[in-house]
Amino acid sequence: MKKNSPKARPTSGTAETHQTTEDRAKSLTTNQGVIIADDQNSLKAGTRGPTMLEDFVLREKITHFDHERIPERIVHARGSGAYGYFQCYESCADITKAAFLQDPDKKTEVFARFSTVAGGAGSGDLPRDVRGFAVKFYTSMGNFDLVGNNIPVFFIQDAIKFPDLIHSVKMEADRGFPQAASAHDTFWDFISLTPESMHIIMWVMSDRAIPRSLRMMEGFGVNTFRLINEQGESRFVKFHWRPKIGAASVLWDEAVKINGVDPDFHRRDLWEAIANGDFPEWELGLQVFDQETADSLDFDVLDATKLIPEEMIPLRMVGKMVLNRNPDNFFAETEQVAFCPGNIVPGIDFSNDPLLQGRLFSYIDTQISRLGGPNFHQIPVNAPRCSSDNLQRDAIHQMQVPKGRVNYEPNSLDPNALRENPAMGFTSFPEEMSEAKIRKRAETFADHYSQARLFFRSMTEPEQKHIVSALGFELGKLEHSHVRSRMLGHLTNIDSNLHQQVEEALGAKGKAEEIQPAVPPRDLKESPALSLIKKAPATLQGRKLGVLVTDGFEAGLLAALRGAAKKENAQAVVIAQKVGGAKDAAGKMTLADFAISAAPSIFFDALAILASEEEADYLSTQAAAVDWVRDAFGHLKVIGHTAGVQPLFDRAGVEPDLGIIELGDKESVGNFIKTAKKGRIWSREPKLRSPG
Ligand code: HDE
Repeated sequence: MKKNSPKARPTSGTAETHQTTEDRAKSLTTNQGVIIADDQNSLKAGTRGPTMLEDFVLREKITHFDHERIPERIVHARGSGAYGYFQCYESCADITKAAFLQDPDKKTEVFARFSTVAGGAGSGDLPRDVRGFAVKFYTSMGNFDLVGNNIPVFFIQDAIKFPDLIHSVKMEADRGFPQAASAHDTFWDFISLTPESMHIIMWVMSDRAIPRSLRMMEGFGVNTFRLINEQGESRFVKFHWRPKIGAASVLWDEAVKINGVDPDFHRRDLWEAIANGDFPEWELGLQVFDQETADSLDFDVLDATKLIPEEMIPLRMVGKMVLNRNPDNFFAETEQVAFCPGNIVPGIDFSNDPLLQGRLFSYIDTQISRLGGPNFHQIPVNAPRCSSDNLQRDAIHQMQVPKGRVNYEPNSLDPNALRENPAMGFTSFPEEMSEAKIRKRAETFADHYSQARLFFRSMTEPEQKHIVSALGFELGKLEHSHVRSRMLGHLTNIDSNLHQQVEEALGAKGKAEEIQPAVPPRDLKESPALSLIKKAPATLQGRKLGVLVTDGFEAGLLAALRGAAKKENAQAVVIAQKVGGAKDAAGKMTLADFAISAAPSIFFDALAILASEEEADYLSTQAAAVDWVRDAFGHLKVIGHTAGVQPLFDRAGVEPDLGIIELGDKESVGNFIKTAKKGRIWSREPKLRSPG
C-alpha cells in the first residue's frame, strides 16, 4: 500500500498545507494526466518574482475555473434534486400502455427537481412563489418527464405570453431589483392587465406559495395530457402528486425570517431527510376522463388556468414515488438535469392545450443554450436507462464514438443497422382536425373569475386572511396607484368580501377600477380539497421539535420528549444557550445540537422549554430567548414548558391558550404531542395579527 498523507506538511517554513501521496492512482493530475507535484504555488521567476506564462498547471486550473458556471435557467434557476424510484400499485393497462404503470413488482428509477421560479440560482428558498415539481422517470420504454408545479393552474392560457409574464416578475429591467419577489410594479401591472391570471393569483397569494418543506408540497402536471391504452383508446388525464406526510406551509412572517437566517432551508431539509433515511414519499394520482366528460364541463380542459375539482373527478391513486438518494454532485446532476414536457413515452400523449404546445418547443431550445449543444441527453442524469440509439451524429460535446460507415437510412450496407419498429414505437393519437388556421383565443377560455372565487371560498378563515394579508403586502408596495386600483377591480369580480378586506388593508376604500368580466363569474360548489388546513393530517411525521434546555433541566423529561418524537417519526433537536450544552438537575452534561442563536424557533414545528426556575429568569433577560419564544407564539406553534417560565412568557407576550402546555409527567408529554400533531393554533391568530 502506497502512502497517502492527509496531514499538513509545511514547506520551507512558510506553512502552506501540502497533502501528498506516493500512489499514482491517487495523485492530482492535470486534465492531460500529468501528475502535479505542488498545487500550492505557481511557477515564478524566483520566490518573489513574476509568475511565468509557461505555468500550464496554473493556466489550465484557472481557465477551467473561469468557465465553471453555465447559464442559469431563465426560470426555475434555484432548485434541489434527488433520485429515487416510482412503483405502481396495480396495473393501469385499462387506461395506458405506459410501461412504468403496468407491473407493481417493478421499480422505475426517477430524478426529481424542486425549484422556485422567479429568483436566480443563489436566491433564498422561501420567497412567495410557485414551486417547480419536475420528475424524470427513466422508464424501460424511454424517459418520461412530468414537468409540473406545486400549483395546479397557470398564469396564462397561451405560451406566447410566457416571456412577458416572466419579464414582469423578474428583477425590473432598469434597476435590477427586486430579486425573487412578485411585490413590485411590473408584475402587478402585467397581472392586472391579464384577467386570465386571477385564478393562480389566489393560489400564489395563499400559503401554498410558501411551503414548509419540499417534502410537504403537492405537485401537479397542470396541463391536460392524454393516456392511450393497448387498444388505442384515448382518455384525458391530469397528473397529481400527494405528499405522504401531508402538505404544509409556513406563515409569511416565518418565510421572511427563514430566508434571512437560512436561505437554504428547503434544500437543507430535503438533503438531511434523505441522508437520515427519512425518505420523502408522494403518491401519484390521476384524474382520468373521456372526451364526453370533457365536453360536459363548464370550462375548457385545454385551458391551463382551470382545474378539475377532485370532488367532481376523484383521483385514482396509481403508485408512489420515494426519493432515497441524494445526488453525488450538485452541478453534474441537479444543475445539468434537462427536463422537457415533450419527453413522453408510448401510452401518454399531448393535448392541444396552447400552453403545453408552446412548452414542447421551449425546453429543448433552452437546454441547447444552457448545456451548450444538442448532445445534453448524453449527460448521465439525462441519459435514458434503456437502450437508445439512432443516426444523429456529431455536434458539440459529442461523448460517444459511433462505429461504422452507415449514418443514414434507409441503408443496405449494414446488416445490423437500426430500424423503425411500428409495433412498439411511439405513435400519436390520430385526433381529427378540421378547423381554420387562426390566431384567436377560444371562447371557452373566457371565464376568468369563477374558479378564482371557487378557490377563495373553499379556504378556511385563516387561509382567507392570509390571502388578504398577502395582497395587502404586495399591492401596498406598488408605486403606481392606478395598478393597485385595477387589481382591486379584479378582486371585486372574484369575491366582494375579499375585495373589501383588501381595500381595508390598503386604506383604499372606493379606489377599485370597474373591470367588466368577459363572462360573468358564477358561484361554484366549494372544493374542500383545495384547502391545506381542511385536509391537514394530524401528524408530526417528518416534522421537527425544538427543545430548549437550560442548566438544571429534568433529564427524564427530555428523554420522554425524545422518545415521543421518535415514535411519531419526528426529530427532536436540543437547543441550549451555548452549543456546549447544559447540565441537567443531576449535574450531567447534555450536548446541544445548536446554540439558541443558531436555531431560532422558526426552524421548528413545535417547541418545548425545559428550564429550571432560576435559568428561566435569566432567559427572560436574553433577547435571543425572548425572540425564540415570541416568534413561536406569534407563529401559532404549540409550546410545551416546565413550571416557572412565566417571566420569560411575560417578556415574550405569551398568553395561555390550548397550545401552551405545562410539562411535568408522562401524561403531559402525551398531551403536548397530541396537540402538536394538530399543527398550528389557528384560534390564536386573530388576537395577534389582522390582515391589514
Ligand atoms: Fe416551464 N420552463 N415553461 N413551466 N418549467 C422551464 O426549461 C416554459 C410552465 C417548469 O427543474 C425552462 O429547463 C414555457 C408550466 C418547471 O429543470 C423553459 C411555458 C409549468 C421547470 C420553460 C412554461 C412549468 C420549468 C427553463 C409557458 C408547470 C424547471 C429551464 C408556455 C406545468 C425544470 C428549463 C427543472 C423550466 C418554458 C410554463 C414547469 C424556459 C415557454 C405551465 C418545473 O424552457
